[in-house]
Amino acid sequence: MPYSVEPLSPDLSFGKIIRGLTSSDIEQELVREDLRRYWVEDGLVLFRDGEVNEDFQLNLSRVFGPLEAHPVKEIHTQGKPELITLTSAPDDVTILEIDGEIGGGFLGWHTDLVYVDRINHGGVLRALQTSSRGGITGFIDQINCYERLPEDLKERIEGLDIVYQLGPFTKFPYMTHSRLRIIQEAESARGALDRAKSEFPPVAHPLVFTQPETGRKVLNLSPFFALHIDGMDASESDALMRQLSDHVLNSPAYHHAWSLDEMILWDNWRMLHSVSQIPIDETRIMQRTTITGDYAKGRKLAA
Ligand SMILES: O=C(O)CCC(=O)C(=O)O
Ligand SMILES: [Fe+2]
Repeated sequence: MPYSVEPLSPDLSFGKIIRGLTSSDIEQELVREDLRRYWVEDGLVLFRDGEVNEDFQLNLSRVFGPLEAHPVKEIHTQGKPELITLTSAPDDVTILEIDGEIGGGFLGWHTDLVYVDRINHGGVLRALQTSSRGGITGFIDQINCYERLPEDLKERIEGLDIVYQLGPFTKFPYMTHSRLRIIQEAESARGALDRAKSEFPPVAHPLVFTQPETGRKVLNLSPFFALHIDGMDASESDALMRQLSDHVLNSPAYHHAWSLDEMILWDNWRMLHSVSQIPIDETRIMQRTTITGDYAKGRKLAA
């Protein structure tokens, strides 16, 4: 059976669903070219009803570029530095109260690795264990976000940079519209956060980036990890950041409830993602690859 390709949703500006893809398909250069085109043109691909296992996840990821080891070593999968394991479990979970509801495993809207100068180009994500509720991965298209901006705002943000840094959720005022309180920080998160100051100095990335293959502009704003506009007066920066993050957080999103026989690939230079919280007595395990790339627009700032 050949694999099939269809749009993710008639209501969304991004995404394809590919059904039935297998190892023998991705050995063919024509198939690999098609997959790379969907990645860049559609931003997200949901793989269903095909091969799903760790080797295939790694080999599929390599269609899009070499893989790299994630700079946060706490999440490396033992013996497989190219694969990270993201676990929320009762004995290792960041617990938050979000709008009055207590849960674990939340992640605000973000671009992966936006807190370093070289942002990876993408990843392939797979669920190893799902929760009974929550654990929904959301995706927002930043090309669509840019297109929907008023023209005067498009002009105003051209040439501006945002400063980003790794840090705890409460450091990032633009991450969510929800009321958020940290109840407990996961053991595994604490190590990276403790080293954040020395190992992860602040970086700057342009607020607008042009996708080289298509010429489309991307609103390059990751609400999680974003601090302020580089070089701008604090109150002016706050007002602009508020306006832009409100726009992003109110954008159309795809919300994916996982089953174990699926994988999602995304273009991390374009798609934001987030994770909703799960019950704190449950375990959710995800694994992701990190596809290398450098859009060469990030820069390290003095610590
Ligand atoms: O756990 C998820 O669904 C996504 C986690 C995430 O942010 C990532 O894989 O980059
Ligand atoms: Fe992520």
